[in-house]
Amino acid sequence: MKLKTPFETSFAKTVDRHCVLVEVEEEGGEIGWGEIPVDDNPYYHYETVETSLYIVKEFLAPKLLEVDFSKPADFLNAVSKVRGYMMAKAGLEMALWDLLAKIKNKPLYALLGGVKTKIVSGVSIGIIGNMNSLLKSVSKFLDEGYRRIKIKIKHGWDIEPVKMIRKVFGDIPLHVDANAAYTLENVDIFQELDKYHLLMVEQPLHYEDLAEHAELQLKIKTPICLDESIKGIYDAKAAIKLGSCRIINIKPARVGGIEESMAIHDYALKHGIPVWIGGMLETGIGRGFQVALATLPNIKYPNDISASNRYYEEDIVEPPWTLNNDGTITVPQKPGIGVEVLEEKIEKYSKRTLEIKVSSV
Ligand code: OSB
Ligand code: MG
Repeated sequence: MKLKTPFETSFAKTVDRHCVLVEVEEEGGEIGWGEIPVDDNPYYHYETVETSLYIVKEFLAPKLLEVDFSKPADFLNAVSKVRGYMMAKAGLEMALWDLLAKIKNKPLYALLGGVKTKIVSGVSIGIIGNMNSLLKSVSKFLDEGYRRIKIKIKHGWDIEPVKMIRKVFGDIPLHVDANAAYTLENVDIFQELDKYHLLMVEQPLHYEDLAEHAELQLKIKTPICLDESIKGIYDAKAAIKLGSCRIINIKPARVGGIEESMAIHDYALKHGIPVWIGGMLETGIGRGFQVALATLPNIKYPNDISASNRYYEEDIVEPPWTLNNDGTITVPQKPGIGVEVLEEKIEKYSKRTLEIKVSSV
């Protein structure tokens, strides 16, 4: 799906989004949808369209029969022999959750114990190398109601844009995301950023380096929020114990789905670490799972869950996700993810389809 505007980060520039959608069908019964928000390249995350199709077909789908459909939470356990590939796993697991919620005729968020009927939206702005265009973009999103602005930073595009945004827009909720572009040698840049009272600095250092994040956190006042480094509950535990972060961005796809997201949410709550739900430019399908998780009690910051029209000319769900004037998204009360998946739109954008039949015979 073509993005309305290219999305540039410190690691890549995305023009079109390629991803894998998962449809699970109970024989003759309900359908559940999931999304594997991979890309063609392994630049944000090592999984790609090709690797996820392969892993799903060869190792994950064949395990579906061993899973009790009334307990999608068991899916990760059933595929625990497969190391990694959390996004591929998440796509199947989420489809099972959507299916279960539909069978039970309940909205997904209610099944998860969510407590909110509206969730708060922020917007993530890619690297726009031109200051005027950046300021225009910030102004437009604030006018639309978004409750927090996050900008992507990289070397040569970090302090200046923050300084300008503060100058023009004052004390708005603002944070930066470095996508692992810096090292501990750049501590002065983060100390300088301390002066601008950002809500957080997201993933400043290498995605494997919890130790150096802990060291950086001791040297700066702004809370560090980890994204890429948190690949599951074990990383969350280590990061919290080491003091590598004070906030966690939970991306349901990155950590292996709903169950793992909730485990991280609960562990963080117990340890006084606030969390929020991140995204990867998901289609309206993946967005449904982000919205459901964003209703949990320990979500303490605006989420990277924007309206469909922030990303795409047209979404593949009906109704598309829309932003209320107060910068929230209303949690749908219909069964499952709560939006209808438009099969004709999916056909329009699909490059190929892979059908896997799992049977006990
Ligand atoms: O680092 O949070 C990130 C998009 C793709 C990959 C990584 C990230 C992002 C975003 C966009 O920041 C979040 C969204 O609105 O979906
Ligand atoms: Mg991020």
